[in-house]
This record gives sequence, structure tokens and C-alpha cells, in this order.
Amino acid sequence: MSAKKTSVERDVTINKSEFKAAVIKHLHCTLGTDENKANNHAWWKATCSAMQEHVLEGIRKTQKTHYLNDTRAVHYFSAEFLMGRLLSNNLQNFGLFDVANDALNELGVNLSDVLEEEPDMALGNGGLGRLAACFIDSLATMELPAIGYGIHYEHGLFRQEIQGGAQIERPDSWRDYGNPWEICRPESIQEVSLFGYVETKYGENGRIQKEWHPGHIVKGIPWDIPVVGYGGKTVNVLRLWQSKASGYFNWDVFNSGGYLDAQAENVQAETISKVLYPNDETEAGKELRLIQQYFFCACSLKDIIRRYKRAHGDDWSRFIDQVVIQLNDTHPAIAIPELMRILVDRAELDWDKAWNICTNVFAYTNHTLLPEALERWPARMLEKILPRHLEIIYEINHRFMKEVDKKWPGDNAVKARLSIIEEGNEKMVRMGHLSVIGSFAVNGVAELHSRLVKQNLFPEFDALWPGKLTNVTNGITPRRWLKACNPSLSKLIDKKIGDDWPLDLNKLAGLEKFATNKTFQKQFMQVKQQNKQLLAEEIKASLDIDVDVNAIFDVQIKRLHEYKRQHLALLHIMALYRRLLENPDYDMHPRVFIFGAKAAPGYKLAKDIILAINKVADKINNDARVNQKLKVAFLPNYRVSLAEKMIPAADVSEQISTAGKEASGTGNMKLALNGAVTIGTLDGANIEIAEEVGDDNIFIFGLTVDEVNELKASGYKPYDYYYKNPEIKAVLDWLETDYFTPGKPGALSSIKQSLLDHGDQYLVLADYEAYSKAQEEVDKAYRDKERWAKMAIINTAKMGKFTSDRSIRDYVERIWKLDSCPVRKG
Ligand code: GLS
Repeated sequence: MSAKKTSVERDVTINKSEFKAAVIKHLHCTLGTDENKANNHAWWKATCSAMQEHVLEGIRKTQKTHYLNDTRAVHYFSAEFLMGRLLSNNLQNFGLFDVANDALNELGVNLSDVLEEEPDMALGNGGLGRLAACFIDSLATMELPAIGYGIHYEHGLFRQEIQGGAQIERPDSWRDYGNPWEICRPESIQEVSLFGYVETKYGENGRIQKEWHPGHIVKGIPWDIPVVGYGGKTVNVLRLWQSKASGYFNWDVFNSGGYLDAQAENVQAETISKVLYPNDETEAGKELRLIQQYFFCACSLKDIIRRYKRAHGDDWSRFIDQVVIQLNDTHPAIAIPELMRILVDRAELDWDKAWNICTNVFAYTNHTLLPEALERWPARMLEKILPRHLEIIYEINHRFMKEVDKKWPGDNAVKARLSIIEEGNEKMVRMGHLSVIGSFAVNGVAELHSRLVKQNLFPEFDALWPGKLTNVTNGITPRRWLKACNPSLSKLIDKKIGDDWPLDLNKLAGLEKFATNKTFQKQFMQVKQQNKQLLAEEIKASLDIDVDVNAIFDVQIKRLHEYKRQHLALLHIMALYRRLLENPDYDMHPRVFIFGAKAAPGYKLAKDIILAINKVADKINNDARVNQKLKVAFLPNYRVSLAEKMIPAADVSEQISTAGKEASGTGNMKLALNGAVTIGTLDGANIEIAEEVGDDNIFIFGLTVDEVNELKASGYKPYDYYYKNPEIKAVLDWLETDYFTPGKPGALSSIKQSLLDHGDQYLVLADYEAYSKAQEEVDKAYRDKERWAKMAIINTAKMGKFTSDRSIRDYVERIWKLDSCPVRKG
């Protein structure tokens, strides 16, 4: 057996020749091609199919074990799952990566090239969707009974092209040539009702009964994506719903000449799962978005109930023991009235019993405080699409208002604040309120964020139900975000402290004692240098820019948003450029600023910032006076697979959001885990990262949440900073000229306007000076090679807290109350 010996117990052991035979078998029998003809795409598919044999066996065993044990399970409802690529992850988790590498090598095929063939599964926008993907990885690894539920979008997040410096959106087609991982389950198709009206009837016993007569029925087709735990023992699934017209093709209409009408219904139904809304942190308010949300929640609840009934029949008394549903943000909040509808209208439970079930099944995670991201639906829209649900929401609210009145008798102001219904010109349904009221636990995603949720967002809810609002700090899976994406560092760590850290990330603390060891420092920084070399090649291939691997690689990767302040970094880059032009001997270590970011297609200023970064980059990279010291690279189409290349190569991690705005961040954790040193504000999980690594190993700058509030309360005037700081004035004025956009003065002036005339909502100018000083500190620290190596090592060593296994353990112990269920062999 050539499977490498490791301390991690594996369920599947196959050797190189067996793997080779399996790949060839699939090349012949699944793809109908042969070794001489196969291109990398065919090799990729054949390798996936070879793996899928083990994956399917894992799913079968896992489901059988869970069924036989009648386990309580968590159902993770999320409109987004940003999975990325699966082959490398599945090979790693089965412990077959090296076996596959050797096997393909012998076939004359390069595994890295094969891995590049896989399209990313980009069914999410950013952090929220990637968190869901990390969580289901941890759930499977920890052998917990869990299922992810979401939408089988035909098109995931758009592919970003950059033309003339500007973002162009192109459709993403992740399954155009088939996806070898997904398994269609026609036996579990569900039907979902929409539109129509509600009839009120009186039953024999005088009981009022409501009957919803839907105007439209669509089918939900489940596709299962395997989620392989580390060690390959538990293989859970992510079940994604695809919409289809429920009826058969309408021959009558077709025969009478209405060809298009006959198709119209199909097209409408299929539109539901057609495309992911590309907005991160903005509520879309579109009818189709609400239909998407309801569609996947209704399908998923029916699926859960079908499974429950198979074991327990019509006895609802054990439902809350078996089922917990985590709502990933408010996107699936409509599941609350849907479950009430099923229990009251269908199962004919009385309201209190039904409500008791609901409020013991749902838990809700809040991911943002940004007002524009807190979902509110016009009551009119709900009434049209889901008339019965609106009635149920009114009833939930009516009963809740009575509770509020008991606590705060006669206080109408508090009632107005807490009501699910926001009165005004247009009546709105607040999905955050519905989620808090309908759940037994509510959590924020980092200490600071959870405190702000309690203090600012939902203070009265906290008073009403002490203990219900809590914190679970986010985490990331170390399997994907260190072991798989940074093989050289992983191997170095294995040699130093053993190879069981992917399952127990606190073990990395064992590296701390080598932080000042010269040999280890050298090895650690050599790995970094190799990774920088690989990224430099990527930058050359994608942008034709030469970068020096001895320069500081300063990385900012995240969605483009004003609160994340990519434009703060941009102003600083322009300032460095200016300093170098004014003084060619300006003393700085060479630096490459590397960006990756997508902007929501309708977010004009975000797109302008991308344009500005690219225009400034063009100028700097082609200016021989400075480009030995300064380079800027904006890598297009930032996505999970690109992150996997950028993160291992970063020296500096930019986490510079306005304090109080970034709920947690998870890129901050991934970068630090790979030995990048953070320059950041006291925001989100940066605070907890700083606590772990200590003040000497992070560059913290800028206003705190309290200072932000004070400054705003006292009347923030960005022009003061403009006039006071000549550098700020110079770079802002520079943006308005045609220096960066020859012949087109003013092409970048919207950024200046937003910072001066529109009030600089995110305090970019107020934090500029502190940021610039902190960057000087970074420069100084980097030049001291030993100091920097020590900082980098300590960052890796101290990231134990941020494994998503710890987050999941928190959820399991404090919220879900789940037991792990080791999967039986055979
Ligand atoms: C987000 C937050 O903005 C991030 O700070 C957070 O890390 C992430 C996961 O909790 O959720 N909220 C959101 O709407 N998109 C996000 O990425």
C-alpha cells in the first residue's frame, strides 16, 4: 500500500496503481475517450469520477448510520454557499492527494493542471457564503449529522473582466459542461406554491380554517453536492434546489398555436433558480429574490418533514428533539411563517403548540449591522406572492405586541420599534425582527459585532429575552485554507509539530517556541518566498506586470465596498507615488499592492474605485522613476480559487474597514493563518486576532467604534482634513486631473466628491493619517528580517481560535445541542 502514513485515521486507502486504474476506467467508460485523446478537462472529469466512487460510498454509509441512529441534525439554511473547487479538497480530505498526484504523474498528466480545469462553484457573494462552506466542512469533519440547504443557481456570481480598467460582468457558467460531483435526486422532488388567495372557512367545530389557493406551482429538484469530512469518514450533503415548471408541456396551448405561451410557464418557473443576486450587504428588494428565498425554504422544510415522518409518522412531539434549523442571515427567514403554515393549516395543530415548535427549531445568525443590508419586504409584495404567510406574520406580530405591552405597558414607541411591521408610506415587513422573534437563539459573528447587535440593533429584544442574543465568532476551515492551499507551509509545519493540526488547530501554538529560531525563521520565510514566486508568475500571466518577490506583498482581497475602504489604500498608494516623485530617494522598502475585488454591478462608486485602482496602477507600473519601489496589481475575477493562490503569498493583510462596520471578516483569519501580518482597524474579528497574536505582531490603527460615534455626533467635517493635511489635498486633487486618465479629466472625481461633498460616511479622511503612519511602521518592521519572520510565525501559531471547528463546537454546545455520530464501516 502506498498511501502515506499519517496520524490522521483514514477511511479509504487505495494505492497508486488502483487509483490509476480507476481514472483510466472512467476515462474509458464514463467519458468514452482514451489516454491519447484526453485533454486536461477529460482527465479532470475522470479523476473526479474516480473519487466519486468513494464519495458516494461515504454518503451511503453516512446516511445509513444517521438513519439507524435516528439522529438529531442541524439543517443549515443559506441562500449562498461559496464552495470553490472540490477535487483538491476531496482528495485532501480522503488523504489521497499524493496518491493521485503520483498516479497521474505516471500517466504523464500534471495534477495541478488538472485541478485548474475545475470551475469554481461560486454560489455566493463573499464572506457570508464562504462561511457557510467552511461550516459544512467542519460539520462533516466533526462527524455531526448535518445538511446544508440552498439554491442550485444556474449562474453563480458573475465573472469579472477588466476592460480599460473598468469592471465588466460576464455570466458565470459553472456547470456548462456538466458537474461531476452533483447527484440529482428525482425521488425527492418537491412542489412549491406561490401567489393566489386565501379562503377562510369554518370547520364543523367552529374552528376557523384557512385555505391557500395558490396561483402557481413550481417544482423543486434536489441536487446533492457531497461534503467530505477530513479523514473521509462522514460525507454529508449540501442539497441545492433547482426550479422547474410543475406541469407537463401544455399541448393544448401549443396545438392551438400559442407556442410561446406554452413555453412561458416553464421559463418563469426556471427563472427562480437561474441566477444568484450579485449584491453583498445590500437588500435587493426584488420580487424574484423573495420568491427564491421562499422557494428553497419551502422545498427544504418539506424535505425535512418527509424525513421526520418516515421515522415518527404524524407524531409532532419529537420534532424539536430531532430538528434544528440555522438561518444564515435573514435570507431564509420566511421559513418561520412557512413552518407555522404547515403546522397550523396542514397538520391542524393549535397556534400555541405550533409556535412552541417553531421557536424551538429555529436559530438565527446576524451577519451585518449595515442598514442597507437589513431585509425589509413591502407587505404588498408579500401579500401578492405569499398571501397566507403575510396573515401568519400579522398574527405572530399581534401576539408578540401583547408580550411587549406586558413588559412596557402603554409604551407605543417601543412597540413601533419592535414591531415586525414598519409603518410608513409603505408598510414593510422587517425580516430581522421576525427572525429574532421566531428563533430560540440569535448570534452575531464576532465579539464586537455581537455586542453591537445587543446594544444598538436589538437592545429591547435583549432586555425582553436575556441570554437569547449571543456571540459565536466566525472561523475558517484549516483544511482548505492552509493544508490544501499552502502545501509547502503545511509540510514544514508537519515536520515541526506533527500532522494533526488540521483537526486541532490549537496545536499550531507549538510553533511559537520556534518563532525566534533562526533556522526555522529561514525555512518559514523561504516557503513564503516560494509562494510569492508562484503569485508573481500568476500576476505576470494575467496582467503582464513584473513584480519583485523581495518586495512586500501587500494584499487586500474582499468585496469592493466603501466601508471596507479600498479607497483608503488607494489614497495611500497615490501618496507614496507622490513622495517618490518628489524625492526619488524616499526611503521605503519596495512594495507591491495587490488587490482582488468584485463590485456589485449596480454599485457605481464601487466600480469607480476599481477603475481608479486600475488607472493609478497603469501609471505607476509604467513609470520608470518609481516602479522599482512601487507596483500595483489588480487581479481580475477574485474568487475562492484565486484566493487560494493569493493568501499563501501575502506578507501584509489589509483589514481597514471603518470600526463597527465589518461584522467579522474571515479573510483576515485566512491571511494571518498563512503568516501574513495584519494592518487593521479595531473592527470585527481583527480585535480577536489582535488579542491572540499580541500588540507586537499586528499593526492596529485608526478610530475605535466609540471614537467614530463621537466624531460623527460632534459633526464630522471631511473638508477640515483636506485643508489640514497637504498630502490628502494633493492626492484628492490629483484624482480630478487627467493625469491618470489622459484626455479624460474628471473620470475619477466621484471618489473625491464622495469623500468631501457627500460627507465621507466611512471616515476615510479621518483615518488617513493614522493609516499612513501605521504603514511606515510596517515598512520599518519588514526591513528587520528577523523581526518580521518572528511576527509572521506568531501569526500562524496563534490562529488556533479561528478554526471553523471551534465555531461549530460553539454552535453545537451552546445552541444546537447535537451529538456527533461516528459513521459505521460497511
Ligand atoms: C458578512 C460580513 O460582512 C462579514 O464581516 C462576515 O465575516 C460575513 C460572515 O459572517 O458576513 N455579512 C454579509 O452580508 N456579507 C458578509 O460577508
